[in-house]
Amino acid sequence: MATYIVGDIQACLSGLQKLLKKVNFCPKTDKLIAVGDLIGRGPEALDTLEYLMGLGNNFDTVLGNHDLHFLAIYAGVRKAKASDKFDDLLASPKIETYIDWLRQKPLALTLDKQTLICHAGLYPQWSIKQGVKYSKEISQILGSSQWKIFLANMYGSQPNIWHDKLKGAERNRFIVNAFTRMRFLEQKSALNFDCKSTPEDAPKKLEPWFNITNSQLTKHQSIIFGHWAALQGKTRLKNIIGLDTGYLWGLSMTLLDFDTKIKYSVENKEK
Ligand SMILES: [Mn+2]
Repeated sequence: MATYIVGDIQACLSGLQKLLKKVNFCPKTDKLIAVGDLIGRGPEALDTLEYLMGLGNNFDTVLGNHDLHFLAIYAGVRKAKASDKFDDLLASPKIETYIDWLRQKPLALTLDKQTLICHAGLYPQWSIKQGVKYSKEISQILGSSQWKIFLANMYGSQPNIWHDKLKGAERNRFIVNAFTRMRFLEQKSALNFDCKSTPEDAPKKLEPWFNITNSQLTKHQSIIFGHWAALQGKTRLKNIIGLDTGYLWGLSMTLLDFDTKIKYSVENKEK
């Protein structure tokens, strides 16, 4: 019984299947967890969700920015772009099943109390416990009758600094942005969404979120994330594990065996 955590799938089911074959994934006994962006921009959105849902309780995921974007399009608060490649999903007679399934997924989940899985990362001022609490706040509203209003208010990059007194739409927007869009921070606390490059190529004023000391994170705690393809998983920190290696962009898809901590990858070009 193995537990695997996979990087951004982005509707590339064929890539995921090559990777699962490589580790002899058994859908009946092994568990697969995704770091979000299950769909978005890739070619096989419908088949990807169908496959992942079919794994039942042996699959779990956190939500990524593209997954939330898909919900927002369905909710009618955002227009679909051709590059999203959600057409087959939106036209499916099972669309409501997919939507309800995604609405029940969190922004962050813990594997044991020491490991947090989230799409973009953990805001440096938050402990894992706080992160889980904030994720639950969002799950509560995403699962409620207010979910479309929440999605309509989700877009935007302000406020960019956390304060526990933030309320309502501003608080929700910050929590969503930190968990699903964060890469760099300015002056150690302000989210900055302008740059998607590697840390080396970024302007000097910007620091990757994981390089800012999180005084609440112990050395026994780990964060597993995706979202940042340019990083290619290179955080240089043992307990900060990046899994997005840009399969969608012609590079590779990566999966972590949680027990052995060994990473496996398949190239997009591999048959
Ligand atoms: Mn993403």
